[in-house]
Amino acid sequence: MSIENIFQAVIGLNADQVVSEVKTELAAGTDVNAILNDGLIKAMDFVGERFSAGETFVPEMLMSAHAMKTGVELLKPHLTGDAQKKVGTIVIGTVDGDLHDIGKNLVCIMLEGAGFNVVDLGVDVKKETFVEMAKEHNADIIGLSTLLTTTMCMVEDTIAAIKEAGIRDSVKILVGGAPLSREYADSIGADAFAADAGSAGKVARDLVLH
Ligand code: B1M
Repeated sequence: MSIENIFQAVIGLNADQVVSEVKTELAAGTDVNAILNDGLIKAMDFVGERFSAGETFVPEMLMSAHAMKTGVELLKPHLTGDAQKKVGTIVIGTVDGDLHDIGKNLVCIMLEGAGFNVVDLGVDVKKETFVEMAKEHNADIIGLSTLLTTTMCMVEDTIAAIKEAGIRDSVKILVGGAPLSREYADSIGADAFAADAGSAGKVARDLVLH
């Protein structure tokens, strides 16, 4: 039942307890994949669901993410083969003209928690840079964030650039940010929309696994 303790320590925002529980499990020879998937990642999924439901807030989510990352650091030397295999690579950024990154950074944390290799391009990212970096990192997903109604058009422009570059069939496109909606995402040809960081991990995993 100690994997349950790890789960509880992450949702309880207690990094010190995560450290001691993970060390105990490693010493007991518990499967590293089980500690990672059923303890740490499952806890971040739970935190994400609570955040989406408005039952927990940004500071708590950051503290849980810190607790989770502390546990992952301890596991890293023990992660081999399948355990180290990432779900996929996502190249993500805030579109050209937009400097908002607080929400995008939270999304990155949740994507890492969901098992992705995250390549964060930052803010004010030109469409050509998204294309270039997606090619360079062999991205499974391109993530586009925007907070301004005036830069929503850049999401559409970036999708057009991805098509023009001939890589549209090899990447999925995930979009998000306060002014966007599922309907808008559909209308501009994105593959998925995530309303918040809490749901972004699951939406991204569904994109690559289904
Ligand atoms: Co700006 N700003 N801002 N701002 N700012 C807003 C967005 C605004 C709504 C404020 C307002 O007028 N009420 C307004 C936009 C209005 C509009 O377009 N309709 C606005 C404006 C106008 C501006 C400026 C133009 C102001 C000016 O200079 N006149 C200017 C623009 C600069 C630019 O970008 N070129 C500007 C500047 C700034 C600051 C630099 C001061 C600062 C940004 C600091 C930073 O990000 N490093 C700032 C801030 C902080 C805000 C508010 C107050 C907060 C945004 C935020 O961080 N929210 C915002 C008003 C508000 O929202 N109350 C506002 C918290 C964050 C956790 O939520 O970002 O929505 P959010 O992210 C969520 C989801 O949207 C989603 O998940 C996140 C986490 O749950 N999500 C994704 C986001 N990206 C995703 C990507 C995904 C999936 C989900 O997949 C890829």
